[in-house]
Amino acid sequence: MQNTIGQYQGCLLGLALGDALGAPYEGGPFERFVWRIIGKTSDGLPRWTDDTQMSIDVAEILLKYKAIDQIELANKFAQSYQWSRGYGPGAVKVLNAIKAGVDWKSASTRQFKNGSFGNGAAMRTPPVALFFHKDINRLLDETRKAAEITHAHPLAIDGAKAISLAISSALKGSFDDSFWIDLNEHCSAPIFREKFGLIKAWLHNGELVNHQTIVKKLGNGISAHESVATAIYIAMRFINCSFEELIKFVISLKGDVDTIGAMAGAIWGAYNGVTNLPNILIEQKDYILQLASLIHEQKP
Ligand code: F2R
Ligand code: MG
Ligand code: MG
Repeated sequence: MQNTIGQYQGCLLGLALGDALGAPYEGGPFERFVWRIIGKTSDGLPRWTDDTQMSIDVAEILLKYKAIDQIELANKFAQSYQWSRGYGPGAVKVLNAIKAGVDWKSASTRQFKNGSFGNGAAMRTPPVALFFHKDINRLLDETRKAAEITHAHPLAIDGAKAISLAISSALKGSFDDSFWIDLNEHCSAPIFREKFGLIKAWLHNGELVNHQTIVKKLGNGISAHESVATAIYIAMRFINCSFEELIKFVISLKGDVDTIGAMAGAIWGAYNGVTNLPNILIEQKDYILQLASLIHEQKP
């Protein structure tokens, strides 16, 4: 199975399922309480959050312009924003500023001087990976362009590149040596190098690291460097297990469950394909599958 439409659909649906199934467990007691009230559509289907909404925005822009048009994507992010999707606090401010007419470059450093290092860029990169995985230079460049609109910080951009590279390898059906070399070369912040070194060693030794060690060494938080390596590790550790087992494990780690679920789910789905995902109805499932099919058809 190499780059089939089922892998594309698996990637985007895996993302949305990881997000929707993880969302009830994200954050602290307050966030969980709120999600109990707003976490279902009017038809009773599980809703997804900002992770999936922003990925849909990226997919729609790619399909329209065949590249990341940053002004158009910034405007789309701002237009799609809804408080009930649980966006990150910094992202809300950036998107409101863009909506009020501030250009995205100025808006992106308003909240944090060097830009946000949240995981909001990494969580929405899967459509970029589906579109550009055949050309690594283009993949990395378009990933940066999609990230920096709201996440100018180098750690956020490294995190997005790492998820793009992981999906690219998943589509090939192999996480070989070149994957680890690319990660080290293109996501070179020391904190990422250190974490990628750890997960490579754990996976190669077949070490089934416990929850406490994963949270302590890799993280389960809302920043890119506290969640991206975690998601890649879980996706690879569970790559030959069921999606249900993967999600159960992500939930058990607590913290940023929807986003670790979305990123790990996208990698797992790109590798295993849509037919191996559980047949669960979620919000706009058909539209998500349709976007994946269109990307498969229209990618360069
Ligand atoms: N917002 C949520 N979940 C509700 C809160 C969860 C809970 N409190 C928890 O901590 O687990 N989820 C959604 O937000 C995440 C994506 O966030 P994004 O788009 O990256 O937002 P933001 O605000 O830009 O960054 C997140 C936070 O990271 C810290 N931070 C970022 N850059 C910083 C910098 N340069 N200096 C200092 N701090 C920085 C801030 O605390 C930001 O608010 C996903 O989980 C999504 O599901
Ligand atoms: Mg979310
Ligand atoms: Mg989250």
